[in-house]
Amino acid sequence: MKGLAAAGVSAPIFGSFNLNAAKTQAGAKNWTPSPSDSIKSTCVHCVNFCGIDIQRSDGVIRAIYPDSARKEFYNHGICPKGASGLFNTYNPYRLKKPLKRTNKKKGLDVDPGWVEISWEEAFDTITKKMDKIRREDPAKLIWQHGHGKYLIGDKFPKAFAKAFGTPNLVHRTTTCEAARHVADELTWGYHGFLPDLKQTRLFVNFGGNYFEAEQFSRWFDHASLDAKENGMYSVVVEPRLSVCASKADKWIPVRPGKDIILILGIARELIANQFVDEEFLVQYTNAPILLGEQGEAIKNQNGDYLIWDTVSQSARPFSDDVTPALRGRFKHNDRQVITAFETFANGVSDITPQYVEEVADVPAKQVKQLAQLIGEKAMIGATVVVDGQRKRYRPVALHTFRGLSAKQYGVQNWRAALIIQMIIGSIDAVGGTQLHSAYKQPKYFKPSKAEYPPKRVDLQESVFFPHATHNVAQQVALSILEPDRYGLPYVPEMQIFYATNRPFSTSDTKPQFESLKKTFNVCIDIVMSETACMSDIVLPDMTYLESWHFSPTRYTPYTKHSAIRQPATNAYNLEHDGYSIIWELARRLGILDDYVDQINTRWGLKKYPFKKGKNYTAKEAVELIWKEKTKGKSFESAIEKGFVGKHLAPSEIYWGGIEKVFNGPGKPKMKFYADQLVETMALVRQTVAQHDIKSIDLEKYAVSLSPLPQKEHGFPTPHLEANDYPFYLITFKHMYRNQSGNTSTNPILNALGPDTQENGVVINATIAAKKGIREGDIVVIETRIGKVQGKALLTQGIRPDTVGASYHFGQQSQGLPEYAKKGIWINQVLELHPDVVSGMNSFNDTKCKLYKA
Ligand SMILES: Nc1nc2c(c(=O)[nH]1)N[C@H]1C(S)=C(S)[C@@H](COP(=O)(O)OP(=O)(O)OC[C@H]3O[C@@H](n4cnc5c(=O)[nH]c(N)nc54)[C@H](O)[C@@H]3O)O[C@H]1N2
Ligand SMILES: Nc1nc2c(c(=O)[nH]1)N[C@H]1C(S)=C(S)[C@@H](COP(=O)(O)OP(=O)(O)OC[C@H]3O[C@@H](n4cnc5c(=O)[nH]c(N)nc54)[C@H](O)[C@@H]3O)O[C@H]1N2
Ligand code: SF4
Ligand SMILES: [Mo]
Repeated sequence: MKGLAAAGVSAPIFGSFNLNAAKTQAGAKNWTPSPSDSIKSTCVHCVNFCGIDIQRSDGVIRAIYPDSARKEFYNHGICPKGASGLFNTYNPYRLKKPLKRTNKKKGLDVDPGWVEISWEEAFDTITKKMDKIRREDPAKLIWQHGHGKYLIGDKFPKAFAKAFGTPNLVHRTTTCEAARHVADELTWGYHGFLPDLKQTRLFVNFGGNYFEAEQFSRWFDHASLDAKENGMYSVVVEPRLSVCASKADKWIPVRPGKDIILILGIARELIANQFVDEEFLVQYTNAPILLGEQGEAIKNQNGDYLIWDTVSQSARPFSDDVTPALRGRFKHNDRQVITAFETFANGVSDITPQYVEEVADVPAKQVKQLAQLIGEKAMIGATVVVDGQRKRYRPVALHTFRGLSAKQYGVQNWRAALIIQMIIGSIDAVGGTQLHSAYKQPKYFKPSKAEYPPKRVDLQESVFFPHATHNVAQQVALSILEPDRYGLPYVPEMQIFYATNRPFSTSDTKPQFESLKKTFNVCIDIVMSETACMSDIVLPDMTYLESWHFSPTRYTPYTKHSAIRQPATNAYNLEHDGYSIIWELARRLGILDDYVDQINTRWGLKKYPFKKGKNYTAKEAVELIWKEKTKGKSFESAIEKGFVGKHLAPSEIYWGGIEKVFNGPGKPKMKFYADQLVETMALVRQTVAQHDIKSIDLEKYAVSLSPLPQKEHGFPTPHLEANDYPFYLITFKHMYRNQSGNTSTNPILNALGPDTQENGVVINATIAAKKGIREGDIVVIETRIGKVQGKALLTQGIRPDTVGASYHFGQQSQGLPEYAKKGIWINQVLELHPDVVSGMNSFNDTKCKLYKA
C-alpha cells in the first residue's frame, strides 16, 4: 500500500489472513467459541436477507448453509455470494484500523498518504469537526448510507441525524428502484407489491431480474418455477435474454426504454376489444372523475371529486345514490368536462400495434396477441370464494423491478403498467398483483409543496424533485458542486458515508468524485472502497458475520417474519461496528439523551424502550427491538433460531388491502389519473416564476409530471439527442457479485470461472460479425460523456441494437488487489437524466457507439 510505505507505517493494513489470528479471538467481547457449533443468522451480503446456518469449529467459520427452518416461510436456499460470505469476513483486504489521510489532495489516482490512528484520535478528530458544524449550522453535515440501512437499520442513523439537527440523511433508493415506489405511492398511497404466484395464471415481467438479482429472499425464483409447473404462462419483456427470460414461455426483446409504448399499445388494444373491468374502475379507482380543459379535476365546494351520474344526468360526488359513467364528455356549469378514463383512451388511441412495432420493435401481431392473452386470462367478471365471501378472480400479474424504474420516466413506466392492471381489475384480486399496505400514507395523494429554497441538500420534495419521497442520492454531489444553482441556503462541509460506495454506484460518476474534494469525508466500510479512497478519515466496520443486528426480512404474499443477525466471529478483533460508532459520536457530542429519545420514537419502542443514562451494547439494543417487534418473545429463542415466522390467513392475504380502503362510494379512490401531479405542476410553474429559477425547464417538467403516462415517456433525452450514437446501452446485476466493492475480493466468487472474474460487453453475435468483432476482442463503448473498454461477449441473447454491461466490476481503488480491478466500471459512461417526479437516477437510457479498441 503506497500510502503506508510513504508514511513509514510498518503494520500491514491489508496483510494476508492467518487462520490462527481468527482462532485467537476467543477473548473478544461478543463472541464465545465452542468446539463445533451452528449459529442461525441472516445474510445481508445483498438485500435478500436469506436465513443462514453458520457452521463453526474451533471458533472458525467453516461453512454457511441455508437455514432450513425458513424454507416453509420464504427462503428456499442461498446463493453463491451467501455461501462464500465467510471469505468476505476472513478477507485480507479488510480495513482493520482507523486511517487518517495525510495528503490533502484527493483523487482516485492520488496517494492519500494513509496513517493508522487510534480510535480515540479518530473519534476526537471527527467530533471536533462535527461540534463546530453543529454550532454553525447542523445542515452542513450530510449522513449518507446505502447497504448500511440493512445492517444496523436506518432508524439508528435517522435518530442520530435528528438529534444532531441535520435534515441531510440520504439513502440510496434513487439509484435503486425509487421510481417504482413513487409510481405506487401516487397511485395507491404506499409502495411495494408482489404477484400472487400461487394463483397467477399469466405473469408478465418487465425486466425484473430475479434469478440473477432479486430482492425477495430467493422466494421469487422458486415461487415462479413452482407456478410454471402448475401451468402459469410467463412472458418476459426485456432487451436482454436474462435468466428470467430464458425460463419464460415467451421472451419479448423490447427496444430499451420503449416498454411504455408497448404497455400503452396493449392498453389501447384492451379498450378496443372491451377487455375493461368497468365495475372495478368505477368502484375502486378515480377513472370516472370529471376533468376540465386543463386536465384539472372538477370538485364541488366541499372539495369532493365529481363524477357523471348516468341516472340524474348530472355531475355529482360519488355516493350511494349515483351510477358513475366511466366514459364520455359532458356539460357541467356551461363547461366541457370529460372523464379521466376517456382522456386516457383518447391519449392512447394512436398508439396502434403498428406504431408499437415501429418504436418498440415488437411485431404488431405480437402486441395484439399479448393484449388478447392478458384480456382473456384476466377472466373479467369472474369471482372465487375466499373465507366465505366472493372475491375478484383475475389471475394476471404484471411485474417489474429496476427494468422499468431505472429510467428518466421510471414513474410513468410503472404507472402505465398499474393502469393496465386497473383496466383488467387485477390489482389485489386473487391471482393478481398484491399491494403492500394500500393507502398507508394518504399524504401521497396530495400535491407536493414544491418547496423553495430547498431545505435538504438532495432537493427531496423541493420544486426540483417534487414527489421524491425516498431521498435523491445522486443529487447530493451536484448540489455540493453548485449550491447556488439550486438555491441551497448553505454550503455542505462534511459527509459521513456508512456502507455505501455512492459515487461509484451512481451514473455519470465524474461530478460525484469531484464533489468529494469539497467536503471533509468520513467513510465507515469493511474494505477500501472508492469512497473510502476519497475520504479524510476511514473507519473499519465489522461484517454481518461479526455483528448483532435486528435484521429486516422480505415478506411474501403469504408470510411475515422477524429475524436477527448474531456474530459468529471477530476475524480481526475489531472494537467497533456501525452501531457503536454512532453511539460513541452521540456520547461525545453530548446529544445522547436526544438520540435515545429519537431511537425510541423511530423504532416504536414502547414496552421495551432504551433508557437514558445507560450505554447499550449492540446486543442489548437488538434484544429490546426483538422483544418489541415480536411482542415479548424471548431473546433466547432469537439466539437459538435466528427468526420467527408467521403464515397469513386467507382473510389477511385477500381481504385487507384495497377492499378496505378504496372499494365503494364515499371512499378515496386509487389514482388511475394522478390529478395531484396537475396541481404540483401548477405550483412548480408558480414557484419558478416567483423565484426566477433558471435551472428548471418547465416544458420538460410538464412532460414528466403528466397525470397520465403518454407517448413522450418513451423518448428519454439521449434517445432524442444522441443521434450519432447508434446503440442502446443497458446495465444489470450479475449473480456472483454484490453491488460495488466488497465481493470483488472474495476468492471463491472469483475462482468460479472466467465470467465471474470480470464482466464484458454483451453484444449481439450477428452485429459483432458485421463489425468484425470476435469473442474476447477488446471493444470500446463510447457515449456522450466518456469511453470504457472491455472484452466482447457475443450472444444471440441481446437485441442487435443494444449492448449491455453488468455492474460490480472494474474497481479503481488503490486499496484493492489487481484482480478486483478487472472488468468494466460502466457507470463512468452512463448519462444521468434523473426522473423529475421521483428523483430516480436513470441507468438504462444512454446511447453509445461500439467499436474495436
Ligand atoms: N447478485 C446480486 N443480486 C442482487 C444485488 C446484487 O448486487 N447482486 N442487488 C440487490 C438490489 S439492491 C436490487 S435493487 C435488486 C435489483 O433487482 P433487479 O431490478 O431485478 O435487477 P437488475 O439487474 O438491476 O435489473 C435490471 C434488469 O432490467 C433489464 N433492462 C434494462 N433496460 C431495460 C429496459 O429498457 N426495459 C426492460 N424491460 N428491461 C430492461 C436488464 O436487462 C436487467 O435484467 O437486486 C438485488 N439482488
Ligand atoms: N451500472 C449499474 N449501477 C448500479 C446498479 C446496476 O445494476 N448497474 N445497481 C444500483 C442499485 S440497485 C443500488 S441499490 C446501488 C447500490 O449502491 P451503494 O449504496 O453504493 O451500495 P453498495 O455498492 O452496496 O455499497 C456498499 C458499500 O458498503 C460496503 N459494505 C459492505 N458490507 C458492509 C458492512 O458490513 N459494513 C460497512 N460499514 N460497509 C459495508 C461495501 O464494501 C461497499 O463499499 O447501486 C446502483 N448502481
Ligand atoms: S441472495 Fe443475498 S442475502 Fe441471499 S444468500 Fe445470496 S447474498 Fe445472501
Ligand atoms: Mo438496489
